[in-house]
Amino acid sequence: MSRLPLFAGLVILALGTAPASATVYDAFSDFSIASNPNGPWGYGYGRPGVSYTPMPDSTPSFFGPDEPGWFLGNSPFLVPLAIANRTGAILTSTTISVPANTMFVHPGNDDAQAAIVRFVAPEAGHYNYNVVFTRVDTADGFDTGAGVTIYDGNAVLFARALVPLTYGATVSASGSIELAANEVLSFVVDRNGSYFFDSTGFSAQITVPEPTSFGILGVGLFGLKLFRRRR
Ligand SMILES: [Ca+2]
Repeated sequence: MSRLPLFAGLVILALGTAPASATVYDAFSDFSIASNPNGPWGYGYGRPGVSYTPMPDSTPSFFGPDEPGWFLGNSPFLVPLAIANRTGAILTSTTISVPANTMFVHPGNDDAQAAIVRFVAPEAGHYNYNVVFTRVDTADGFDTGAGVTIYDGNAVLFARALVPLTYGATVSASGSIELAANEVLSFVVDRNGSYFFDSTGFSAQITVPEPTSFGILGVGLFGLKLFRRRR
């Protein structure tokens, strides 16, 4: 029995899973107040897994210039909100301290007002996601912290409390997922009890491998199948 056909098949498989280029959706780089939704991204609030409402109000300068954001204007402190720090420096306001080139969100004062950033798959395919939630409030140890959840449609994909309650604490999630066209990934920050000191940095890169890689992968699988038949 020759091992060469299997070896050749595995080489093709390896090539197939290492695409030469890919489409990358980046929550911070793509952030815009031009529209909501904004391409595949949406900025809203709701009861996680149950309801979703786009944030209705926007500004190019939330606390100051180069701080574009979406928010709920008819609520105290204008939360829930989603803001991109484009100042090139640390954004500070009371106990909030957001690193340069970082997006952050804050839930509202209601379990039905969790901050929700959505990604709606532009097309069916295999997506890789790499997400980091970061505590960007310096009131260490105060209050209840925030909860972070990722939903695929209405199903929980990932859920954690953002602890410890120290500035810069992170919760990360990464993985691969098959999405149908218009299938929704929701990245949720909830108040986890009290909504005080819940400012949370949100970083997300969602990568779609080039379709050609699936063609090569298909050839690899076909090769393996042929080999198995010939055994
Ligand atoms: Ca909280």
